[in-house]
Amino acid sequence: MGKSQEIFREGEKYIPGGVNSPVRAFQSIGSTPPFIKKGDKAVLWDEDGNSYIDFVCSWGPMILGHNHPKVYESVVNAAKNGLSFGASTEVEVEMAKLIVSMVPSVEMVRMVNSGTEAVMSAIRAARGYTKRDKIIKFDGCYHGHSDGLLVAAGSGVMTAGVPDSAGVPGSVTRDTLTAPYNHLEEVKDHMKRRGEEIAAVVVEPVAGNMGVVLPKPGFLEGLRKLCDAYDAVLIFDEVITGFRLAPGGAQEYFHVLPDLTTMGKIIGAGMPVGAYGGKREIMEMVAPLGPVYQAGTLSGNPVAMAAGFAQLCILKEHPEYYQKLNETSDAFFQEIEKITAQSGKVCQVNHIGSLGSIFFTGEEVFDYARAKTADTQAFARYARYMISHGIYVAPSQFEAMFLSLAHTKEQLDRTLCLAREGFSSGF
Ligand code: KE4
Repeated sequence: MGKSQEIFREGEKYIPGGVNSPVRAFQSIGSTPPFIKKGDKAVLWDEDGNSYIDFVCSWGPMILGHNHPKVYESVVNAAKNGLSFGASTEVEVEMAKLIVSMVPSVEMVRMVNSGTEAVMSAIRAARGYTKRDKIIKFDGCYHGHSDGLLVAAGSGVMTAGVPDSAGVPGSVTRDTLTAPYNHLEEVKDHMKRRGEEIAAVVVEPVAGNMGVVLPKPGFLEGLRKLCDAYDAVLIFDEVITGFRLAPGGAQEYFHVLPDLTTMGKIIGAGMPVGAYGGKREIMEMVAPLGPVYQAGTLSGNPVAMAAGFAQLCILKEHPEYYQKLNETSDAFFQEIEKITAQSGKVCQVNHIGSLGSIFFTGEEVFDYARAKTADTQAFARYARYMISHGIYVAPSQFEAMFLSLAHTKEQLDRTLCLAREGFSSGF
């Protein structure tokens, strides 16, 4: 038994499932996880000394790669002054100004500690602002694990959300309505019937949690129009897309402005950071300025701010990085498409910028119902093959691949070569 497996077995005695987040257990690909010892640039090393080209990138934060010298130096310098004070620091103001300068619709922003907290808080602000209770979310979109958002796909329009997790009371999810992603008509029906009750529509502008699913032309624009027509708050959950598709995220990429934006991942450069922000009139509802309460011991933590601030400064100062990353990623995923097609395997490759997914289905994947047609066993064989050959892909059909500016041509070529071998060998 290797060291990772030993540590995993030991961990299972003290941590539920041996992991601090379910996807890390590798259950959906029928394997056990490598325990990572180190990351540098686009490479990870596990406790057994195996190296991997990393396409998880900590689920998105590491757009500059692991251990970026400027990020590292910022963290060390901040840490020398103390880790946390429970009092405000200048870097929090600098961070807020930087985010406002980068994200088109954000006029005011509040830092929190995770994407979950960001979305939970944004929804509370929207409810406080509109004095309405209902929200609309989309099947297959994940917005963190707050009770009201752990909602199974409704069976169609007007289905009050059904809890997707034990321990979530139906009373909490009854205000969560669901609709299929990319299906504007179902949202229109919700609005026609209950528009005056709907506080917000929350959406991943590019879905990354059912695998990568792109918005159909007009979908985001249609949500904008419907929210305007019914005075509902449009919330873009940009925890994945923020600062990734463009400096200003998906809202810059698609030219559709939400009222609130939730952020995470890249904003912390690997440290625990989330944020929500948007229209001043909504954000001014938030305590201590307004009646919507939200707080956090470590919100705006100076060491975490130092990491995120360093990364965002680099991204803002080098807008050309996005063209490079998006062009490199586009070419990579187009090669993956060719490889799957030449292998005769029935696959769909959805990708946009440095995000992509291989679905093992013949169906075009534009919503959760289609995503669920994927052969998860085939995906598991693919993932086990790639990981065993040193390519660290997401251990779930319903996650994204992430590329970074640290991935070299040689590493991408090696990945494509192994994918070609794997797909043709019929893993
Ligand atoms: P966190 O609470 O995990 O920081 O963020 C929740 C969240 C919110 N919104 C979107 C669009 C997200 O993708 C996430 C979290 N993403 C997953 C990966 N799909 C985190 C990985 C995990 O759960 O371990």
